[in-house]
Amino acid sequence: MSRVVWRNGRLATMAGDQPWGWIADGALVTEGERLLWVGEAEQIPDLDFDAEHDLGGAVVTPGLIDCHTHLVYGGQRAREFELRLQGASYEEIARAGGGIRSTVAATREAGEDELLALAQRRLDALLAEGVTTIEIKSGYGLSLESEARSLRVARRLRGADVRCSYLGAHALPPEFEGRQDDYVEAVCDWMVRLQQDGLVDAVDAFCEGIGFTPAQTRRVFETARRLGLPVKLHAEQLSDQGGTQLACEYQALSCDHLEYLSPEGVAALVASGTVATLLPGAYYFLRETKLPPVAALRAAGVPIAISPDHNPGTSPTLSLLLMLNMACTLFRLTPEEALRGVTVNAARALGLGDRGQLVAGQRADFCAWDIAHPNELAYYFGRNPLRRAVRAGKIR
Ligand code: DI6
Ligand code: FE
Repeated sequence: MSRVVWRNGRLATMAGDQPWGWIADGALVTEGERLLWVGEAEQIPDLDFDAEHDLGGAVVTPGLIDCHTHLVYGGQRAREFELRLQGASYEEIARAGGGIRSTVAATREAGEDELLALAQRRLDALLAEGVTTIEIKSGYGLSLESEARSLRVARRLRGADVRCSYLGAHALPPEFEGRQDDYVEAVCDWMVRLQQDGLVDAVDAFCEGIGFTPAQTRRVFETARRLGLPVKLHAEQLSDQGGTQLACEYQALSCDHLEYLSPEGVAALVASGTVATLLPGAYYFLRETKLPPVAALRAAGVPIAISPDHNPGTSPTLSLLLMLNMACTLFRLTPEEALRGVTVNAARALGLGDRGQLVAGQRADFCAWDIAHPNELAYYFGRNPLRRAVRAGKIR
């Protein structure tokens, strides 16, 4: 296994007690896919190295983790954006058969290779900003065949580690009109098949007035539990359904959105150790005015993750760095909290304990940035200072 030393970095390890886990004059040693050692430059272990790199004083962070995306779909919804600007609400458009359903139609029409090309282009944009691990949801197929195709596409993408979430319970497909409970049964049956095919790492649902009820969500989660699959939930995005409390009964990895989260919901997150994933892009793009209860989450010690929630309806952005900025400007996170949200806490939102911090034993996923301090990552918006990304010990 090749052992490599990376000298002359300013490390934001996101570990330990120092703000940012800061090491002003640091170095890393990688061995194969792992970090063998991380620390002060003057304490580099006396070992033989197969190669040596100079980081040139760059700020080094863990590789960025996008823990919530809907990356695989056909078409786009710019026309819907125009309609919303003219006054139509997201819910009205959805109830009239637009919204998610229109993307479902476009996704079903697209061939697997076409979906792959579209998704790879989107992923490439995220990679360019330092993403090394990404979660990708299905949910625009809504039939066994089409959900399987989307998840296969997610598995075929190149450039990052991909975790697949099955989001069959995203919307009601037209062929199940008026038969929502039957559709939920189908979603559960398909889950078994998709898991057998190795396509599912976690199960998600959209618990909402225009989505699925808490009782239906519970049905989906019961099946996931029986199959040993972890769950996560789109919860309290447009209204308070108590989805968070329900998800926490199932030790959800994360609850996502949370604008309408109640104090009971915050308490449930604490009790189950579930991550709160905030999605400022969707908040911004829907021109939402109800803020997620960040101060309460912070006071309760709930780990907060941040993601662009890339999807064609409510958040067509492909910039994780822009979300760092928006998490600060819109949600009042600190720049350090925002970076935690796309590193250590995002890893936790995916149930991945082997990444998200620069510490020995973790995967050698890291980014070198042309900046002097990590707070600049949240400060610039619309500018990408990535110098290079290293994934599993290899320069990408
Ligand atoms: N909440 C969202 O913001 C996305 N899905 C969800 O459950 C939006 C999906 C879309 O509008 O296409
Ligand atoms: Fe989402």
